[in-house]
Amino acid sequence: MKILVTGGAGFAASNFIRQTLKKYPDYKVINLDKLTYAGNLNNLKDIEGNANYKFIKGDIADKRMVDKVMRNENIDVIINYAAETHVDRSILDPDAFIRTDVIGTYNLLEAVKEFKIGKYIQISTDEVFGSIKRGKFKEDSSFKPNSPYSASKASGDLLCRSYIKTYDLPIIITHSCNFYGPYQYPEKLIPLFITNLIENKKVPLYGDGKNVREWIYVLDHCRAIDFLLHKGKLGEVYNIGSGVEKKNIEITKLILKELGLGDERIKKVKDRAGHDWRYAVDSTKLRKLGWSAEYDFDDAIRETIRWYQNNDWWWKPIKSGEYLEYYKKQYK
Ligand code: NAD
Ligand code: TDX
Repeated sequence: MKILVTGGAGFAASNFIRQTLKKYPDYKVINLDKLTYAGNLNNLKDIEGNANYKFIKGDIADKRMVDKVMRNENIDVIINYAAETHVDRSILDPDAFIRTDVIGTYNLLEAVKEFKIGKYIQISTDEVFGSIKRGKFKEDSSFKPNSPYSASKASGDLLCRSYIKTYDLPIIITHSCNFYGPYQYPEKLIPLFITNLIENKKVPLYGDGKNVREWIYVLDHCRAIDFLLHKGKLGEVYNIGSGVEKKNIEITKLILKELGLGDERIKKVKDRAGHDWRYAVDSTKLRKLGWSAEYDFDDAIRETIRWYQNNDWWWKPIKSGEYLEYYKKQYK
């Protein structure tokens, strides 16, 4: 099988590529990535010499680029991980989100149609459903996105839906809860807080810290995508969840405790605009098909903390340059 993974130099997709090449020695993976601030070839340093892996620098919002890859590479499956992904950046500057998450998705869907691709998996998020006080989002819950990020992802997902209904294309749409684990860009809650604490800085907790997220270890998400790649029903939508819900303050205290630090390291900062209160997905449909999350949260978060402690070669160079410009804007 020859898989085109878009956004393969990012957090989740690089973990997926590593897992896939290890598990299936006869599969080939093409990684098409624009290398934005979040794309980092260091995420794949250990596999860059693998004969079944090829990196192509390119933008999914550039139709000619996408068509060129499709013409040259004889792709069987596309997994679309590429996106602008950070809610706070979408609040400061939504432009790239519309380009990549909407136009980029559209270009890939056109390629699925034109080049008769066997399967397309859209990697999406629970954030498209908006915030929920009680209960869990189901696959057919209505979209109520509250940030330019989630609105751009929802738009891409709606295009996918329309290409299933109108053109009968072999598409699967996934909505996952929050990921955490190795190689996550240190702008997101968990890697930002771990690396700030290692650097003797404080951690900026938004509002009262009581917002709730459901958390899945990135390798469990990779397992879910692998499962859907082989057993998912075309034309279907699947939620991916772990059932593990945590308030931000709980996550913060857990990281502090693990690093032997106290609450004085928490800096309460202004709340995020339009901050969603809680996300939680009902993943019964995927579990009934035979997948379930395997990693224990307490073990996996400890493992994650250890990974950032042992791999400052990876995150220290990131926390400079453009990153600092962003933080000046974000916490001005
Ligand atoms: P990330 O921000 O770490 O990486 C995104 C990657 O996409 C980068 O390598 C970047 O260079 C690439 N990219 C961006 N624009 C591109 C373009 N126009 N063309 C080609 N490549 C481009 O992302 P992540 O956090 O690993 O998220 C991956 C996917 O999973 C996204 O689609 C995101 O919406 C979805 N998702 C993420 C989470 C989460 O908690 N991180 C949860 C649910 C869903
Ligand atoms: O500095 C911070 N302080 C803070 O309190 C940051 C960066 C976040 N937070 C809070 C905001 C959220 O309630 O922590 C929670 C998690 O924030 P993020 O890590 O930014 O994730 P979230 O907004 O939940 O979105 C994430 O999950 C869904 C990903 O970034 C998305 O790409 C994914 O679709």
